[in-house]
Amino acid sequence: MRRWQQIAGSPLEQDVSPKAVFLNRRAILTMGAALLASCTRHAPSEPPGPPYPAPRNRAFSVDAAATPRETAESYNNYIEFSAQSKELPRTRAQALPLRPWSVVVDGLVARPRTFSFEDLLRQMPFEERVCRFRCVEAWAMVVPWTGFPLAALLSLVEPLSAARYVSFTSASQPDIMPGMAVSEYYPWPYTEALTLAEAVNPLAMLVTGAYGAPLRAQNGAPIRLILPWKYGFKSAKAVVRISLLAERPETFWNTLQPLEYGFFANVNPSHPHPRWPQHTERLLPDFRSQPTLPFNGYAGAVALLYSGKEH
Ligand SMILES: Nc1nc2c(c(=O)[nH]1)N[C@H]1C(S)=C(S)[C@@H](COP(=O)(O)O)O[C@H]1N2
Ligand SMILES: [Mo]
Repeated sequence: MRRWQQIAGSPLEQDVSPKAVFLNRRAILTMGAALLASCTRHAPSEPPGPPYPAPRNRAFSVDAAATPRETAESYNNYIEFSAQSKELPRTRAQALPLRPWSVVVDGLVARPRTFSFEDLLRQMPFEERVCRFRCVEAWAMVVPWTGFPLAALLSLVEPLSAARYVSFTSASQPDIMPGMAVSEYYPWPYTEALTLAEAVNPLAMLVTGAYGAPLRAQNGAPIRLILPWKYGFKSAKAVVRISLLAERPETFWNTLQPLEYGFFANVNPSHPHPRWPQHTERLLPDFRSQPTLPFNGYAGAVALLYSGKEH
């Protein structure tokens, strides 16, 4: 682990400064106040309407043409449904029941809660963001996602001061997920994690839609993470649990292959990967080669998280 972090130049988690955490706690509180104001959008008894199309947040949108919807919905990584194929998740993931759905938010929080999908539709501040997305396999796309800042959800459960990490668990339904049987020794379920400071960065988003419509099952419906400055594997699909923790948890890819999948996994063109070139990427749908940018082009929004440190 230590060696990988040196190779990767990833910061050790202690390097995330207490000041950054403090500032982010303030961000959580501010976000909470904003949310209270927006909560009156729907009465609790009222069935929530679909949040599409949501207003576009231009401050967090890139000025690039979106990848054709057809491409983003047919070229997927979803190892629970296929360990190999980019095409099979599109058909196989349709077996996943998307309703009812709930997300448990627990651990080191003052108010642990289970949110039904409808609770989230009612309470969260939905917006659209056109984001660059970069897989560690060196393919890239641009997607208009609809969702809300992860910080908005975290503010509702009130993280305790001992919370340092946030973990995400994907749905695990072996009976309908053939990939889980093929790779039975993998550390299922699929899990990912962030430091709390990363999780409350406004770029970190929970997403329920894309292209102005509900997310497709193969893209991680009904709700997934989107972390545009990190390699795609950090953006867990079909999230069922979010836990606040004191210690850094084990995560799926990092447990399997720590030398290939660092914990931080910030997009970094100058850090070589054993299998894929990281200084360039192939942009879908035609796989045109283009340079990869530090933090996938989001350095301005996230570099402070890693300030003064290599990443
Ligand atoms: N649960 C789960 N989440 C996942 C994956 C997965 O296999 N299972 N693959 C990850 C990887 S490697 C990538 S690149 C993106 C792909 O998202 P997309 O298919 O919507 O493009 O999802 C990420 N989230
Ligand atoms: Mo990926």
